[in-house]
Amino acid sequence: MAILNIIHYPDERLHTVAIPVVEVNEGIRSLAADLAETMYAAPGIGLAATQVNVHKQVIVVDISEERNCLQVFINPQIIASEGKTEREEGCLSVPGIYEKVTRAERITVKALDVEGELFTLKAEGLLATCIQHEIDHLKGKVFVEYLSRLKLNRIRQKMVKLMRETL
Ligand code: GNR
Ligand code: NI
Repeated sequence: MAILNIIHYPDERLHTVAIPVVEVNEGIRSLAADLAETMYAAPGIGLAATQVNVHKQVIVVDISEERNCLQVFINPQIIASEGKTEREEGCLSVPGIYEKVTRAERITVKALDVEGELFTLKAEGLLATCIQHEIDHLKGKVFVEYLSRLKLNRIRQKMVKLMRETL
């Protein structure tokens, strides 16, 4: 297991579209374990492979208080969604920025687990928000891109300044 380096907005690699996993093998299980370790260390409630510059469709999520309910989704697909809800979001790739985003309130997601078995899950509330946020990463989309141009430009400038300061 290893803690991986998380890339930060506006790094253009965050806009890479992840490719589906063809075979769930030891390499993929190892990637999922590293993503989980990186998410817990951060700490965060979700992480997509895109954020560690691996462009395969793998995400991990754990919204539990105790940090012991890891969920791994390989090739996740939202097959149904209903309702709208607004929630404040943050992202490990955009540290220090918290903004409200409107997303579907309830989703049904289809994915493979670490054994390569297909499963479907109905999610609502924070879990639904988090899964949508992670699936967006796999599509090359970062949550700040839902905000106005004005807010996005301010965030971009803030991030660039932060990067310069930490160099
Ligand atoms: O840790 C995280 N918290 C969070 C809060 C509200 C909505 C989404 C998230 S996901 C984020 C971790 C992350 O960047 N995942 O990609
Ligand atoms: Ni994120």
